[in-house]
Amino acid sequence: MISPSEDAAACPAPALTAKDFRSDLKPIWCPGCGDYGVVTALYRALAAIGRPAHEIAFVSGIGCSSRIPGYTTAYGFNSVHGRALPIAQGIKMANPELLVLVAGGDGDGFSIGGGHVPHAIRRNPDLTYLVMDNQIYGLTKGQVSPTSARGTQSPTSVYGSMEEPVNPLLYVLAYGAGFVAQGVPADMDGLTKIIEEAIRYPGFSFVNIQSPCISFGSPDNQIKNQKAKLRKLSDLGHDPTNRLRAMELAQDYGRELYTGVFYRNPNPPPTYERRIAELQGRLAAPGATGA
Ligand SMILES: Cc1ncc(C[n+]2csc(CCOP(=O)(O)OP(=O)(O)O)c2C)c(N)n1
Ligand code: SF4
Repeated sequence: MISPSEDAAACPAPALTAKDFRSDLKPIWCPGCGDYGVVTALYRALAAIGRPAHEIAFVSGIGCSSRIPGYTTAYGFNSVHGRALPIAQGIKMANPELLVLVAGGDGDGFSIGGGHVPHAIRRNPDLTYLVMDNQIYGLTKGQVSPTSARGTQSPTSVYGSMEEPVNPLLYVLAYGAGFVAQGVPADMDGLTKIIEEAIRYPGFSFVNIQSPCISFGSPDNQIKNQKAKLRKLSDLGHDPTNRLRAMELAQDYGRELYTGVFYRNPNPPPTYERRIAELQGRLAAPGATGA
C-alpha cells in the first residue's frame, strides 16, 4: 500500500496554465481598455504561482476595473465602492491559508477608499493590492479622480481640476508598505513578473498599474504611448531595497513612467495573521494573560 504522499508524488498535479484562471464570463470593458492587459497578466502570474483557483479569493470595489474578479476562476467578490481592503482583510483573518487578492480603480482606492490603505499597510496582512490607475472615474463616465493631473477637464471639472493629484506610489511608501511596484499593460512580460513578485511577497504588497481608459482618459496616457515613455527601474540600476531612493523616484509620478519594483523590504516583518496566531497560541496556554 502506498501512502497518500507517495501517491501524490507518483501522480503530480498537472501544471496550471493561464487558461485555468480565465472564467467563462466575457469582459465588457471597452475595446482597447488597459484592463484587458491587466487581467491577462494576472492569469499568467497566477499560473506561475501555481495555486489552484479554489485556494484564491479575489475582492474588488466598484468601478470598471473592479469587474476583474468575475473574469477569473478564483472566488470573487465585486463588493462595495472603496471597501475592498477591509473585506479582504476579514477574509484573510478568517482563512489565512487563502491567497487573497484585492483590486480596484484609483477612485476606489484613493478617493472613497483612501482611508483604508494606511490601516491595511500598518496591519500588514499578506494581501496583494492591484490598483488600475487610469486617472479618471471610468465606470461613471469620466469624472475627475484623485490621481487626475491638475488641469484635467471633465464633467466635474469643466474649467480644469484645481487640485494636485494624489501620488499612489508615494502614499503607500510613506505608510511603510513592504512591496511597492508599478506596471503597464504595454509591457506584458514586465507586468506579469511584477504581479507574480507582489503575490510572492509575504505581507502587504501594492502594484500601481497604469491601465489607460481609452474612452475617457487623456489621449497622452494610452497604451501606444506607454511603450515610448516607460523606463524600467532595473535598467536604471535601482536597488529595490533602498526605500528612500524609491521615495525619490516615486516623486516623479505623473512626469516619468517608471516600471518595476520601487521597494521590496529585504526583512519582511511578521504578517498580521501571524501575529494573531501567535497571540492566540499565548492566550491558549494555561494561566495565560496575553501580556
Ligand atoms: C458609495 C458609492 N459612491 C459612489 C458610487 C459611484 N461610483 C461607481 S464607480 C465610481 C468611480 C469609478 O472610478 P475608479 O474607482 O477609478 O474605477 P474605474 O471605473 O476607473 O476603473 C463611482 C464614483 C458608488 N457606486 N458607490
Ligand atoms: S470606460 Fe474606460 S476604464 Fe471603463 S471599460 Fe471603458 S476604457 Fe476601460
